[in-house]
Amino acid sequence: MAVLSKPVTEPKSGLSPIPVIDISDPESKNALVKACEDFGFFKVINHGVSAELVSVLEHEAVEFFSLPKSEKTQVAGYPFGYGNNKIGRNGDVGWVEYLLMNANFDSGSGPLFQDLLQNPGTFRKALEEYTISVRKMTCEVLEMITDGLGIKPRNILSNLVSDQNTDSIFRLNHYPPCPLVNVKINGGKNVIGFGEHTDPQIISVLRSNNTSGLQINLTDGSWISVPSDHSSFFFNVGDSLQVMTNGRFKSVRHRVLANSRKSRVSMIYFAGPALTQRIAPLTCLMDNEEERLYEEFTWSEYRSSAYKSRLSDNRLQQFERK
Ligand code: GA4
Repeated sequence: MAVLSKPVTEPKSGLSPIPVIDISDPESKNALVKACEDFGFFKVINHGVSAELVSVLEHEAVEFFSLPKSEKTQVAGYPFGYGNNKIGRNGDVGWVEYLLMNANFDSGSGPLFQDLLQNPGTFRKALEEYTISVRKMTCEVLEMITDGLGIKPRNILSNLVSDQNTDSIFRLNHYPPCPLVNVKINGGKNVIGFGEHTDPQIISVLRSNNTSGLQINLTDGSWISVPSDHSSFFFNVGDSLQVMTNGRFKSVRHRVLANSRKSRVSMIYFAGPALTQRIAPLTCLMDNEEERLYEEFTWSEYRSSAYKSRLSDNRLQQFERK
C-alpha cells in the first residue's frame, strides 16, 4: 500500500549534530538541558540498561511480527493491541505494523497477547523487565534534568513517571522493507513509515535496530536523519514537558521514512503521568514577570483531545494562552 507524505527535504550532510549525553557523568546535566532546549532530542550512552534484555525483547518482537497475519490480527485492538498501516483513528496511515500496550505492569493491565505465542511467558517477561529498566533510566534522566534546571525537589518530574498510576505506554514498531520507497507518487510525494508528529506525553525513549529511517525536525524547519545506533537510547521531549517548562524545552517533530531494503524494528517507551495529573508551567522554573504560555489541563483532558487529532496536528495550539 502506498502511503504519502509531503515531499522529503534532503537531510543536511556532514556530522550529526544530535547531542550525545553520557548519563553516567553527573556533569552531563547542563548538556541535557541544552539538548532539550535546542533540539528536544538527544542520544543517551552509558545508560545501564542491559544489552541482553534489549536483545531478548527484540528477538521476541521479530518472532511476533513474523507470525502469519491471521494470528497477529487476533490481537488487533484499540488503543492497545496489534495494528497494521492505520495509525490512530483519524485517517493516518503508514508503512508500519505495530503492537501498542500499557506499560504500567503494576496496574495489572499488561499486554493482551498471552494466548497468542508459543511461549507467551518469555515475551511478557521481556516486556516487563525492559519497561521497568527503561523507566528507571528515564527517571534518572529526568532527575539530571531537574538538577540542570536548578529546581527542587529533584524528583519533581520523575515522580510523574514513577507514580503507581502512571499512564505510560509501550510500542513495538516493525517497518517492513518498502519496494515503493524510491517511486515518486502523486507529484513527488514519498512513502512514509510513520508520519511527522510530536508525542503528547512527558518524554519518550526509543531504541531501534541498526536500520535508519528516523528523522527529526530542527527549529529552522529542516529535517535531519538520526544515524541508527542499536546500543543507545534516543530521548524526545513530549508536549507535556514543553508545557511544564513553559516552552523552554521543545517537543520535537519527528517521523520515520520507509526503507527499501531493510526491516526497521523500534521499541518506544512513552513516559506519561497519571490521568488526574495537572499539567501547567512549573512556577519554580519561571521568572517573576514571565508570562504563562499555556492554560492548565489534566493529562486525561490532553490525552483525549490528542487522540481526536490527526498525527501531524499541532495539538498544543488550543491550550496556548491568548
Ligand atoms: C503519537 C505517540 C504515540 O505513538 C501514540 C500515538 C497515537 C496512536 O498511535 O494511536 C496517536 C499519536 C501518538 C498522537 C495523535 C493521535 C494518537 C495517533 C494519532 C493520530 C501511541 C500516542 O500516545 O500519541
